[in-house]
Amino acid sequence: MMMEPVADGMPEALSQSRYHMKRCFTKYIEKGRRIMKQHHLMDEMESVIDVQTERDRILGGDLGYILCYTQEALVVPPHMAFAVRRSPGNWEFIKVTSDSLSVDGIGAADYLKFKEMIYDEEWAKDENALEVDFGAYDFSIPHLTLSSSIGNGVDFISKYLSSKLNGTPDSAQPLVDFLASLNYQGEDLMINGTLDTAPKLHMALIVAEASLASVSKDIPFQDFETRFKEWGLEKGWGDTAGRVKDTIRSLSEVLQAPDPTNIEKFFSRLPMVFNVVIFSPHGYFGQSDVLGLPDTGGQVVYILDQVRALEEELLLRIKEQGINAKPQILVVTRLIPDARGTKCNQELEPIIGTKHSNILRVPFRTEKGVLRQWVSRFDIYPYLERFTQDATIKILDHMEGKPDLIIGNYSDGNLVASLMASNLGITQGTIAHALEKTKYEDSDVKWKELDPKYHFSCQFIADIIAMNATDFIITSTFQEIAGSKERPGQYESHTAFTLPGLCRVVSGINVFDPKFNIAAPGADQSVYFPYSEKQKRVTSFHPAIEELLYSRGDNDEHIGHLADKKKPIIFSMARLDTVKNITGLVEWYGKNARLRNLVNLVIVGGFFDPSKSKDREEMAEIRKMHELIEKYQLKGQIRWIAAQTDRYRNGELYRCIADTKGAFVQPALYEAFGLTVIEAMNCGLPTFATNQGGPAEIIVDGLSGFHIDPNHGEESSNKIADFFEKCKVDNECWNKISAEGLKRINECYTWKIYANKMLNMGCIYTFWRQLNQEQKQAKKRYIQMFYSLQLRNTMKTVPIKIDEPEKAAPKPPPKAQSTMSTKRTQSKLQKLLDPRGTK
Ligand code: UDP
Ligand code: LCN
Repeated sequence: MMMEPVADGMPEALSQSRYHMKRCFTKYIEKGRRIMKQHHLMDEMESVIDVQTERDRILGGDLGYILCYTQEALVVPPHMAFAVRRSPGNWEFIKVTSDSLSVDGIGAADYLKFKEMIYDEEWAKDENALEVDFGAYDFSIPHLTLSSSIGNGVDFISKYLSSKLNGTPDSAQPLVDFLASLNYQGEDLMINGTLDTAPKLHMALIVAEASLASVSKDIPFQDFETRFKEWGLEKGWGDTAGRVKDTIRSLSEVLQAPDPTNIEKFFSRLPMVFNVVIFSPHGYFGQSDVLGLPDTGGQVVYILDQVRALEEELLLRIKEQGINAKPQILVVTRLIPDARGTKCNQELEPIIGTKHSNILRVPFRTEKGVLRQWVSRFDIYPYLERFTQDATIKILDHMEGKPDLIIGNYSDGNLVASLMASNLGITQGTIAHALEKTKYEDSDVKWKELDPKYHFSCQFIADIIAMNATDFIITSTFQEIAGSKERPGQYESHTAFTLPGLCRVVSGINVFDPKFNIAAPGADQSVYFPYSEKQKRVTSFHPAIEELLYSRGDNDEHIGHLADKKKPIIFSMARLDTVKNITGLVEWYGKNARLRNLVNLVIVGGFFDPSKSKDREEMAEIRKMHELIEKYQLKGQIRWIAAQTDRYRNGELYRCIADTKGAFVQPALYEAFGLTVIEAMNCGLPTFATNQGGPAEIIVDGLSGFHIDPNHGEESSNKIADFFEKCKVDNECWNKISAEGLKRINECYTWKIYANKMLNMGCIYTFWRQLNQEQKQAKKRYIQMFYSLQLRNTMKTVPIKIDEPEKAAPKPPPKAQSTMSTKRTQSKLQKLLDPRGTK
């Protein structure tokens, strides 16, 4: 195996078979400028070298090794440039001259220029084209080095801090200053101003610990609070003597001889996060009647479950810290006056299952007034800046102060979070849910072609701004960051890319940055629980579900029917987006007679009249569904049910499918995470899910479910058929997969694990940003300039939506309820908005 850089090993590799290589490169370049993917390189090599033994020899040598790690090659005769990725996150670029077969290592910028030559030669040759290099600001930040550590940012930072805080007073001073800054509504927490050096703090801890030596562990903090105050120690150490002692002990260890475990533990104990803002502007954000509407899917489910878990964890921590504080979580979204029967026109809505959390909705405004109707997530950019300003005022008013943490969701929410966090100087986290870039092949270089539909010129720039502005990034899987051995990750695809004519991003994001953390979501286990928990089953839904699945006759809720009720059901549920590939599944089923014999097919998604859709992709998918049902004569074997919004009933639906000994199938062309996959597994339903994206990591193939390849329909439908054939002869086969699926969920995918991780991030990254203030400030100025000079202008190119009169006119839409009063004076708000304001 070649260990040296590819540029050094390639000349030797090419010379091993110079004659064939010359012919091969001649073939590659004869079609002129183009991008070649790995399979193109292989196919064309096979067509040139027609002797099998010769081909095997070449592929078994160094060249085969290089090609096997080549992600793409660019042909710009007489040169070819190769992007080689030997492990996640590690890229090498090389240039080969086809006639002489000479090889040179090149940098990302030169590689991108090659790519631009294919699409926009003038831009490629412009010496003053805009190059964006975020990496230039990161030289002082330590980075991970091992691919396998990617996504364990908190771990890495704890280790790094343990070497930085090396037991000397000077090294501990930033920590002392940080502790001194902690407060709740102006009241000091942990320590007060008298303990302003590490030795003083250390001494106070020794005295305090000694004073508790003989105190029983259940004695409340209040009983010794006065004594502690005299020594400079404030509330926050714990609610009981036992907890206080434990927290003191871990800080003492950190001051004396720091180790990562104590650092992580100590930070997780700190009372720092009380008020959290979560931005999610696009789609219909609501608690009922919204799922399945355009742009409204798993993100909404994720956030609502996340809020419940976070609030629970916050309340627990606050209690254990011995503080009398009330946490607040505010999910901030867009208010849509024409709310299509949802509550998206209400300004404030308490979140069910919480005590202190609300949804706050703020309308999109333009100079023409408030925008009344839904707007696609791709067209949302011109409204975001004003939305941020309006939302900031409402949030500060509602919370009566600044939040401690701002979390963004998806590109639009992450941009808004970045603007607000930067303006107020607050710790920020981002969650992408699904970065669009990898969903469309070569979407960066082809941006001009795609922009009228998707406005990627805004989205990709907004994404890299948010990735660089944020203090930490939460991802659901490793593959979301750095992909797999074969395929780059969603974040990784932003390492270096180009938008010819706009900017060349030579360093967008580094997946080895310690800001990345994997915290996988869960599914609400009070809704999605195993089919076998008979006493919990919601039998009241059974008549409705029986009707939904088996009644004869088409109506607004279902079409098609299942003639043979004894067959197991394969089930899928998703928004009718192209990428969800529901029509792909229908086609696989239609074509596979064996599968059709074994099982029925039930689909939940969209609705049946394409003319009622406002979403381009949804319309096309609805039409295709009808065509496929017709083409393969599926009536009698398929039930197509319109989008379902009642999650309690959906939970029971998954379980009823399990009762038929069926399976869930998630056939997406690409799925960032896939909440339906873990919902189905929570219900004990064996699951077949796409190997493209999150599900590849959620499921261990053949053990806790199965992977299917959306690009190989026949193979996938046969894999499903094989399983059901096996189950026919061996009952245990189904039970085993069902049980292993549940085991996997309980080990890795629960909200409790998530909430704990996320709050730890909130604490440790607040300290981290303080430690790296100077770098952070320099980068912030660069980001601000990029935003003002580039993104702001690009966002202006997206047309402002004009409300359709027939929808706005008929009946006066429900008036947006204003449940908030203005609690603050303008001058107080102004003070909070002061950009120099610090926490
Ligand atoms: N969902 C639903 N009704 C539908 C379609 C989907 O309730 O008709 C729910 C589904 O149960 C899941 C979420 O919407 O909770 C979809 O999340 P997922 O991560 O699978 O996909 P996304 O839509 O976010 O891409
Ligand atoms: C968006 C998606 O596309 C899904 O893959 C995720 O499961 C969902 O968000 C929640 O993060």
